[in-house]
Amino acid sequence: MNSPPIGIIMGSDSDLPTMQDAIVACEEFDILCEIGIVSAHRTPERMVDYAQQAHVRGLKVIIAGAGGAAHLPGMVAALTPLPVIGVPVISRHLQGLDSLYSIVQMPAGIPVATVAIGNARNAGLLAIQILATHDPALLEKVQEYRQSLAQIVIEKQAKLEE
Ligand code: RP5
Repeated sequence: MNSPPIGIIMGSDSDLPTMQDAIVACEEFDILCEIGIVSAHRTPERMVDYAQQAHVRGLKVIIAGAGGAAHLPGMVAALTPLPVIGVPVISRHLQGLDSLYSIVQMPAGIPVATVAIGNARNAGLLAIQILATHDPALLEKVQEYRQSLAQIVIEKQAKLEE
């Protein structure tokens, strides 16, 4: 039981520039995360092992990013009782629509919470919000973050009115 609460996995190191935004979100909220390359197609046994051991090791939420025939989030969700957040990575040929459709259309019973194409930041924030349901201090930080977003809008409006 010595894992950080959030596991961030991706199908290839080529997904890392996208998934970096989830890592940054965790850093901003001082939440530890582990990062791994786990390919559903190239390392299927590793994927099975990772998913089956995740809750045993103490992980609470898994963020899984993949592009193209993006089976990683769905297969991991099928193998773990933990919540899985899927990140469709922008692909070379279909601009990530293939990734999105591969991740979002899960059958009833095996959910993957899918964020917008390329939006790993939202995946990180959603994972943090899941943790915050059992952590009042973290919940407070989430609310402060929301207030900072509102403040940005208010400042932009004020500039428009100058
Ligand atoms: C997927 O294939 C990965 O998630 C990645 O988005 C895509 C391409 O992988 P590479 O050929 O760049 O390693 O499995």
